[in-house]
Amino acid sequence: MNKSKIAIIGLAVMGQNLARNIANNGHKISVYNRTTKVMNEFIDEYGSENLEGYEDLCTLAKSLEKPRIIGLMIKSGPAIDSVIESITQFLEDGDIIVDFGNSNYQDTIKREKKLKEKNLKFFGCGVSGGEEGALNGPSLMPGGDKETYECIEPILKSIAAKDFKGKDCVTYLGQDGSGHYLKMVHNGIEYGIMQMMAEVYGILKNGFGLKAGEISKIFANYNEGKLKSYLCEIAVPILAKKEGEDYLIDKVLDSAAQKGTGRLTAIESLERGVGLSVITQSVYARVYSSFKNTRTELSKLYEKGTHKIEDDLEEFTKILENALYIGVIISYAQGFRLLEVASDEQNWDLNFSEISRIWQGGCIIRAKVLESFETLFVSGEKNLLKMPEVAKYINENIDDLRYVVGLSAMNALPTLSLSSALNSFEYITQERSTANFIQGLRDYFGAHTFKRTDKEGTFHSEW
Ligand code: NBP
Repeated sequence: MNKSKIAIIGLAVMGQNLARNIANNGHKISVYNRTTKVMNEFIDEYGSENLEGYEDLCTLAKSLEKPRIIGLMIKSGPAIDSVIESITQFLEDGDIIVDFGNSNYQDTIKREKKLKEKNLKFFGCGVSGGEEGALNGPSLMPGGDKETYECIEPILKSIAAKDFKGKDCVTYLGQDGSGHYLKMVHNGIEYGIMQMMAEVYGILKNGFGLKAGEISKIFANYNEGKLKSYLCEIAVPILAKKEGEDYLIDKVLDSAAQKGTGRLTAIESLERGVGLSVITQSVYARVYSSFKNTRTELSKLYEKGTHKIEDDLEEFTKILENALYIGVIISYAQGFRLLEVASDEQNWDLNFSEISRIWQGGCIIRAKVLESFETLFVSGEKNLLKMPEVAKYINENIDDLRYVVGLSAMNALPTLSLSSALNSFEYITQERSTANFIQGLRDYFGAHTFKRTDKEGTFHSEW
């Protein structure tokens, strides 16, 4: 009997679809799931010569070519350690465990070190694209030992999505936790963009009184231009979906869930001292959204009346498009800045042009703008805001973001992420900030000292 090239452990939606993708691309694969019934039902429907199920980890391990490649597609956290613990007894020197889930990169670093002591290889590979991407081609973000990558590269390349030029959306990123780190930042950027889109939806719905179907058409238009992206594309059917006379979106509870990668990205930004205001505010927005009862109570205490914006809608949607586009650029710029600092501190040597390329297909933040980033990052400059092409666009259009944020504020429409994009931009592009005043206050109450602009040294004043 031919042995399998790879195994997948974990057959929830992502594991099932990734396994089918691998089998569909001609690789023989073995699968296992903790709850056997799930595995049996999956094999009943999709089993084939290339896709076989196993009820225990020992026979699963025996079904594999050596070095064995075991992919994990299970809930991140302790479940990963528990599976590693159970499977290692059936593995031999040089065998490889690939974690395809959304694990914390620090856990990946620890697991790699721990398994190295047992002569086993542990590798992290972020997968983006949701269930559809897992089946038809995800964006893959692999990080870890280079030799291990080379063992799994043929499988990864064959199942990955394609970029705008038809190349595979996978590349070797760097050592240890770099793949899972990139996936985390990817998800953080996703949070920020989704929040800004929700703010745009809110302005059009509550400021202009548009129906969901009308807003769907505006997003369809945006998706024809510079904002072309998967998220704008799916906004169209989501907003257009009707249940009888009503739009489904109007009946969806306004309380957003989160699984933690946005929160982790925000925590990382604070720990590494990188301004990530768009993403962080988008996490706060989800937090505020979850306190539905409190919001309902407060909305009665702070009755704001109805605010209707009287601007010309056609003209305004163009302004809004530019504002959202700048917000998207700033969100990416902040995400890449976090990657730059992490890459330096962790010695990952991340290639930003390649990252912009592998995000062009399969993943949730795939967007036309990544084609420009791929080219721009070739220069070696890692800060998007320092690039003349980006500066030219922002200089010509930043008034549109200022207008949208100002108008929203005057009409009691919250723009947590769009205003954060604007305010962080205003702050970091001013030559002289107001932090001198903070220094004065600190020195007054705590003798924390300050530096001067006119002479060297450290000073304290009796203010
Ligand atoms: P879940 O994250 O919901 O995990 C469910 C799977 O984990 C099931 O196969 C379950 O087995 C298994 N599992 C659990 Br829970 N505890 C286990 C344990 N102690 N031992 C063995 N197996 C255990 O599934 P998912 O949504 O398919 O996501 C899989 C991974 O991919 C996660 O890390 C997720 O963050 C990541 N991811 C998800 C998406 C997405 O769109 N869903 C996208 C990208 C990445 P059981 O059947 O026996 O309970």
